Amino acid sequence: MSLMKLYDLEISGNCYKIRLFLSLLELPYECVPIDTKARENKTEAFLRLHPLGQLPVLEDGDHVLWDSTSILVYLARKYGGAAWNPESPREAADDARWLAISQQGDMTALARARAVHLFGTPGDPAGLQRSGARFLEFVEGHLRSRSWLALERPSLADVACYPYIALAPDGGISLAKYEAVQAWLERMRRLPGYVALPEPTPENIARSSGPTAPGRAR
Ligand SMILES: N[C@@H](CCC(=O)N[C@@H](CS)C(=O)NCC(=O)O)C(=O)O
Repeated sequence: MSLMKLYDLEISGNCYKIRLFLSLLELPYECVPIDTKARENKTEAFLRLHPLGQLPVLEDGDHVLWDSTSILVYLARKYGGAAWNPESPREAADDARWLAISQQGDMTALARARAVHLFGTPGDPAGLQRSGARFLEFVEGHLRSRSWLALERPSLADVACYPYIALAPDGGISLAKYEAVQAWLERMRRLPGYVALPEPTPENIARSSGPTAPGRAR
């Protein structure tokens, strides 16, 4: 059987989600680094893999998947076993709620504040930091009475939300006052197979164009 292939952008939180989950599941894979500054994600060959020209993309045999949430669900279903693939309607729904939250509203303000800081992406840093802090307040309240975001155990919800919360300081948003969030981040870091977050090194920043502006997918 051929190795799975991850088309990857090291600095990206969405790509990191997949690297983290592949490692938690102990799945070997080949990493194909893509330089978005050089627009390697907008070539005809790449657009055949992902019509919007974004990362991450995962190839499993002849099956091509894109969008980090979609890839997480696929990996959990195919390789994750019962722990990562809740059978009960209630657990599946609770997990899905956080997958949706990980891609919307104030949560994405954390990622956008980071993009403004790291890549100079246009945006209102103060407004994004306010939205990001509002989201962290909400997560802090949620985690005061529980260990994991959705279930009694780590689930896709935690994997999907972890990166941009943990990386909030890259966007100038301190995590210092969110004690329950910090305890949860520590629990994530102690999971067997955990891999380190992307570092904002000059090399990693130089290989990233930052997010595409709305309406300019190509
Ligand atoms: N919702 C998508 C977002 C994908 C996305 O925005 N990827 C960024 C990296 S985090 C990217 O490819 N940016 C380069 C571009 O859009 O040209 C996912 O979760 O996969």
